[in-house]
Amino acid sequence: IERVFSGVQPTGNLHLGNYLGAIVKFVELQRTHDCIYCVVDLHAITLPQNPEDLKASIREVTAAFIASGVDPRQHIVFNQSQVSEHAELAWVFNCVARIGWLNRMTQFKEKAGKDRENASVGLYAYPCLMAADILVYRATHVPVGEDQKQHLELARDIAQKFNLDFAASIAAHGHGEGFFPLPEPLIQGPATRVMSLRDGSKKMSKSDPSDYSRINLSDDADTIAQKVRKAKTDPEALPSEIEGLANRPEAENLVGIFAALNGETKQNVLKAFGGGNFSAFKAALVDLAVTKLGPIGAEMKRLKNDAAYIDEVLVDGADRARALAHENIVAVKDILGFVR
Ligand code: AQP
Repeated sequence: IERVFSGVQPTGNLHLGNYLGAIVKFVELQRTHDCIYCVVDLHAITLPQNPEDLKASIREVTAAFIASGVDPRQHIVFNQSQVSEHAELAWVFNCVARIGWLNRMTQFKEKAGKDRENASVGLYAYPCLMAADILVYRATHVPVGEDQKQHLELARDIAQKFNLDFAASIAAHGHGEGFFPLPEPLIQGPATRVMSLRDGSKKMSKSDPSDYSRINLSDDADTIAQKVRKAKTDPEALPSEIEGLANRPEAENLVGIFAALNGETKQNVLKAFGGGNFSAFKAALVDLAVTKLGPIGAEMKRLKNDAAYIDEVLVDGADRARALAHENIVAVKDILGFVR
């Protein structure tokens, strides 16, 4: 069986990058795979969080999944902290991964900033927890944005090293070749790395201090329109061929966003808008973004007033996730030689 796992951090300001890079794929994959979608609250606390805000964010991400079309009955939606097997396997992986591997992680360097000595140990070990999130379900496919590629490669390295280090015990316990699959990243489509609307060299991010850098899933139509109109562009007309987007990061970003929202290729977008100026293209992009995101924002708002339903989804999802994770963690403990 092919099983999908992915997660989103409840750290506020869910944006178009999270949506196009990850959540849209979550919805598509439901048709062909068993899917597990997680609100990764244990990851969130690698940086300081206010407990009340965290609680609201966990419910907001859950609402965003559901409002976007994730079906929490057919598939599994839950928050990470409620299935302790994630943290248990993460410890095992802390002992499998090498310090040299983690030292190469660029996200740690970016998020820790200059004062690295003061970063939390959790921020450093984040990729081991992420590997555990995926592998505690022995998931095979992981839809993520481009920025998570390096962490996914690390997860594969950890799975492979575990399988090799414990090969004899894995075989003795009847698991054949290897216990963990090597999970494959699914990074596809025209918007795997959505950039800031203010600066085409920076990724769109929750933590950017400028709200004009991103379109939030909770933005209303007027706000979306304003942000798109103010988005940075260059003075040239849009090219008719994809090659013409080279070295024009802002133009390429907006074309990619349009293509992803409309489920088409960048080339197709350029066929329609190439040769024209940005104002006509931006007007069409506003219409498209409002049409696609408006209903999601409205449904998120409605679900915000129904915390009881959201919490019920999370409890039910955690129960089902735990049952799957538990079986695997028991097998891992046997493989490691822990006495029951
Ligand atoms: N700009 C982006 N373009 C495409 N995909 C993106 N993702 C995030 N930003 C973009 C994808 O969204 C999923 C969830 O991300 P996350 O919440 O786990 O954490 P993040 O990558 O740290 O998100 P941000 O917005 O970038 O937060 P900050 O500001 O804290 O750094 C992932 O699949 C991610 O790839």
